[in-house]
Amino acid sequence: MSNDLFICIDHVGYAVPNLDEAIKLHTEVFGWRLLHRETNEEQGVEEAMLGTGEQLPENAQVQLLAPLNPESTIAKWLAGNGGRGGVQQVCYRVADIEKASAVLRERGVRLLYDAPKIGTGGSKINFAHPKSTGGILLEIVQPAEGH
Ligand code: V0V
Repeated sequence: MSNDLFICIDHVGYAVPNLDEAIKLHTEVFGWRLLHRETNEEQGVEEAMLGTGEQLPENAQVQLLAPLNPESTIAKWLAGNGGRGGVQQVCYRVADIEKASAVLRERGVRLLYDAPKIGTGGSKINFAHPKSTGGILLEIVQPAEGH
């Protein structure tokens, strides 16, 4: 195994006001395939993952994130963007989120959670605050076994 901190870009996350409309745009116009859809109550999101028909593990996905309620971070992001959608986050994949988190903390990156939380498909996730990444909300993800 390599010693790199990150494996690849796992996904780019777009905040969207309406999930069904966004799925329609990204599948019918852009030709992506809907790979997965779920609701994450803790994160306050309804989300969809999009990719290709032969989605290889190293191929990045597109993540569509719609707010589940007005308190959702996505609702706040959309409000701050005049109600329009846009890129809310970039997510890097890691092999071991505990190890990667320790390295990032050691290097002065401000992670939002003390311990990873559950993300898409049972993955483990954490976020680095935009103030410590040069302005990007950076997510790190350790996919669940078999994903
Ligand atoms: C806020 N800021 C951003 C930003 N959100 N900058 C870049 N990208 C974003 N998405 C900037 C904002 O313009 C302010 O800059 C500053 O950060 C405000 O920071 P704050 O007051 O500490 O916090 P809030 O209330 O604006 O919230 C920002 C954070 C929040 C990042 C703390 O969005 C958060 O907790 N995000 C992590 C959880 C999340 O995003 N969940 C939804 C996806 P100025 O004006 O001060 O310069 S869930 C998901 O991805 C899943 C389930 C998955 O992938 O599996």
